Amino acid sequence: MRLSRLVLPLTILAALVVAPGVASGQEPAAGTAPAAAAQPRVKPSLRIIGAVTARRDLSLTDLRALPQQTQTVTYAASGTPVTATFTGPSLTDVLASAGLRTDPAVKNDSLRFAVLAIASDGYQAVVSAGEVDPGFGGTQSLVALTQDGTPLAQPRLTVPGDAKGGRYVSDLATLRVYDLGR
Ligand SMILES: Nc1nc2c(c(=O)[nH]1)N[C@H]1C(S)=C(S)[C@@H](COP(=O)(O)O)O[C@H]1N2
Ligand SMILES: [Mo]
Repeated sequence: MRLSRLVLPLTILAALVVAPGVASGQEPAAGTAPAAAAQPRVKPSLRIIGAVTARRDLSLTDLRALPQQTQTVTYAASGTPVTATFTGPSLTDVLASAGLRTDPAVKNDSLRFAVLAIASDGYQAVVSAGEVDPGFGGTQSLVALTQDGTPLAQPRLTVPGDAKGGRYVSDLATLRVYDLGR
């Protein structure tokens, strides 16, 4: 039997072991994220999917191996100003490791792209490729790995310049890349 024929049954078997509630057809309560998404992840990692040249599953070690940036930002959380220092790779570098599926023959192709940051609690926010591009918005978004010197269990998106903290997505699990023109 070829290896590829084994992968799907093994994946289903793993899903049955890891998420018996899901396998038995239990529905999450209305208005909440699926139960499986709220579980602590066995191996913290950041998944990059969508309009990329290669899907990636980056471990914290992979993310630490990229050039690290530091920034101090202020944003309002429920009306109260928060000032925090974050370190981690730039969103641009993280996305480059998967490669946006752009077409160099199309003028400013990347300006059609956007990234949906999805947290493990189901919280989501979008950042466009143009706003983080140094030649356009120039927002230095990070995939932060530490906050005020403390390592984060899961990465956190930063969006310096945002007045409110809503796009500082904590417990980042997935970056889903969209080409909105297709
Ligand atoms: N995963 C996740 N990230 C999140 C949120 C959330 O509910 N879930 N709330 C956002 C909102 S609305 C704000 S204001 C900030 C609060 O950031 P703080 O925890 O540093 O105060 O986190 C943001 N990131
Ligand atoms: Mo908020």
